[in-house]
Amino acid sequence: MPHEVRIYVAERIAKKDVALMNVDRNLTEEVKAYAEQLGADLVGIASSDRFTPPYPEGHRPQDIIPNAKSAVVFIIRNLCAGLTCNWEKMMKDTRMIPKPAQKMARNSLYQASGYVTLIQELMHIGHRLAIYLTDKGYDSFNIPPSYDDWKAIWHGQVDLTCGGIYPAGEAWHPFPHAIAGFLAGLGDLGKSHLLLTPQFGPRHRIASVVTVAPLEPDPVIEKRLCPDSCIICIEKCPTNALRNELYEVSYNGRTMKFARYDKSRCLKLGMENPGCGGQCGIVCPVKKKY
Ligand code: B12
Ligand code: SF4
Ligand code: SF4
Repeated sequence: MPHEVRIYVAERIAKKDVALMNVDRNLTEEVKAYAEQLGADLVGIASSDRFTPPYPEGHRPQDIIPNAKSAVVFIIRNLCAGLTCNWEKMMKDTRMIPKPAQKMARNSLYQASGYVTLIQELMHIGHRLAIYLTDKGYDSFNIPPSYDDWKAIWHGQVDLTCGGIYPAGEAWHPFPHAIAGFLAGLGDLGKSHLLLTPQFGPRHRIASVVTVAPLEPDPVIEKRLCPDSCIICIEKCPTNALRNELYEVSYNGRTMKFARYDKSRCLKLGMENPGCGGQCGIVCPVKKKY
């Protein structure tokens, strides 16, 4: 081996050793156990140095807290029964819920089993975890699971495309949890743009805490969960927001395929109450029953 290459390899090994020596394994175990005790179904750790291109600057943990070393990413599952409930039939079969109130009734059931309850619990877990880590001497910040005022977006008071300046759907949340979940070893990204976990497929919601604590990162999962042969989510998308035109994103030697996705269409036609209930997640064959 040439001399320069030997020095380079030795430096790489040394850096890796130092990085390993600098992680706090006990604290990592404690944080994960605490998150589970608070109600998280899955917890993973991504180190800040994984948020590299094509992941954009401005959205990395270290853009949120300078010197952030880790993101703790956690998940709560959707209830299978809530996702598969036949709301349309239920509304048709009853004469006791007046027609004008049916959308509202259906929506409140969906919110309970698949949305607001999970969001509130994720916010609570994130806040407690951030306090826990801060009390141990590590600045930490809980990133909410979503925007908190979708109604303003639905009703056009906030235009995510900025009047077309951002092509439909290119706007990013400050911290995209699905990608963070992939970087924290919790799952694979599907053509649907959703995070697929081995335990719950895409049927879950995600939030994260960024922290300066040097936690031990989990390995990114090697196994591809979204097979090339499957396009069920695209075929079943009722608004045609997901298109059978694929584009690729390469990260760290791994190539992932995504459906071209008209997010404005999904927002306007798929999500406005009562919406499609997230069909792309419901129909995905990855771990359908749990
Ligand atoms: C804005 C938003 C929307 C918008 C746009 C959707 C979107 N995918 O961007 C609208 C309103 C349309 C929407 C719809 C829905 N949403 Co939404 N939404 C968000 C929000 C707030 C931000 C997402 C964002 O920043 N997108 C921009 C970028 C990240 O996405 P993108 O350009 O499509 O990039 C994808 C690929 O190109 C690739 N990629 C691009 N660059 C890079 C770089 C690297 C390094 C890698 C590895 C990959 C990669 O990864 C991305 C895949 O996720 C997140 C919450 C959050 N903070 O993360 C929830 C979130 C994505 N939504 C969620 C859900 C469940 C839904 C719905 C099912 C509706 C519902 N019932 O709630 C649908 C599903 C639509 C779909 N198939 O994605 C969940 C997804 C959970 C999961 N299992 O993955 C999230 C994470 C909310 C949560 N906290 O759990 N949503
Ligand atoms: S949420 Fe509904 S409309 Fe939006 S992409 Fe998924 S299936 Fe299509
Ligand atoms: S439905 Fe099929 S193509 Fe879509 S995300 Fe799931 S496994 Fe991938």
